[in-house]
Amino acid sequence: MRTTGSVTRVNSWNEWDPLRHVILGRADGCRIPPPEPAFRCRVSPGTEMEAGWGARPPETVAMANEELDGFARVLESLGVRVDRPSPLDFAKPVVTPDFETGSMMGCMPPRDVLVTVGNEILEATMSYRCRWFEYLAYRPLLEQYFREDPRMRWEAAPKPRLSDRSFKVDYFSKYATLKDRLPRVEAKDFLTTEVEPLFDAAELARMGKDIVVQHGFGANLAGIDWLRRHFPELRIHAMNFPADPHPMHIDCTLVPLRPGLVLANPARPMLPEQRLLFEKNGWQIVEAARPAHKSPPPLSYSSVWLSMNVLVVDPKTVCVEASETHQAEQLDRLGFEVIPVPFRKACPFGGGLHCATVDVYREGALEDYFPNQVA
Ligand code: ABU
Repeated sequence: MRTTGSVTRVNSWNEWDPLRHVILGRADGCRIPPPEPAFRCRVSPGTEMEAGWGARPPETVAMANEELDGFARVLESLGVRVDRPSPLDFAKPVVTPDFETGSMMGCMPPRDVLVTVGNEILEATMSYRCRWFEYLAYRPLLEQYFREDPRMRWEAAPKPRLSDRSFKVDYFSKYATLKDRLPRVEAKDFLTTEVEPLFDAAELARMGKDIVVQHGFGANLAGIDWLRRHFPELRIHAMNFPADPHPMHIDCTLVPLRPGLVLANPARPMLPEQRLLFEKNGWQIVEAARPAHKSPPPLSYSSVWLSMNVLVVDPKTVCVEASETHQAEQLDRLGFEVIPVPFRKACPFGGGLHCATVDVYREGALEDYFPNQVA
């Protein structure tokens, strides 16, 4: 396989072109964040996650790092350059003029913080207070890329204030049960207000000229509008998935695999009007296989649908978590060479194989995969 060698180039337009360079997270110093509005959607009341914020048990950090290092070796064996962030002292409180919270979270998963669109790496606003300074763990790499690639665009979305005005602070107590929550989600009444643009980078699914952004707990309409104005040459589609009571990060819900093929979460179906974009352009929408596990691993704030959080290495090759055999078999049937990667112990730190990475360089140029737009 061809690699970019030591030459740094930033370029990635979609989720499937041949991958040559990624950033992969680290578990060092990662913490369970203190309670705060955005994090409330990720923890169930009364669980150890809600009660026990603070340092993660050191043995879990070591096991997660072992799996992350193993994933790095797999990617390197496929000709992908792997860079790692520089952990900060995540035990430090986060204090701004607008809020204070007891600690940071970590530098896993990077997919939430950075998104590459063409030759641009964009730092997202983020929607968690504990993640306000997380971009600093990636700054040494971004500074290096900026020095080494004269074409790189380095952008940062406006830092949000994340004061109590940015959230409906009583949202989770008011809509604690599924019965109360689902009608709110269906009505697109989410946790955040619209006083300022908010988006996590993991809400974007990139497909060349078209980017789908999940409107939910991790991106508000002002954030999606900001992205539209920031990328005027691209088409930004807001999508919501009304059956998901915790809509946060699109990469366990809608996962583009290659031109013409997208994996969809059967428990979070797309609305008919949203399917149209794919159907009018001859795309196949395949329901993801059922997850192998009935529950997430301990101290995890993701769902069992990390099963579909796969990393496409090129249109014929995909990395899948090693225990997710149903998902692996389905991708095999769809014509992929499936590379199993043990990652179950790293998952609690913020997600699966897609979450744990950020593309820096994929071969390929900007293309229009959806010439038939929906009015
Ligand atoms: N960061 C992806 C998590 C999404 C989910 O838990 O379904």
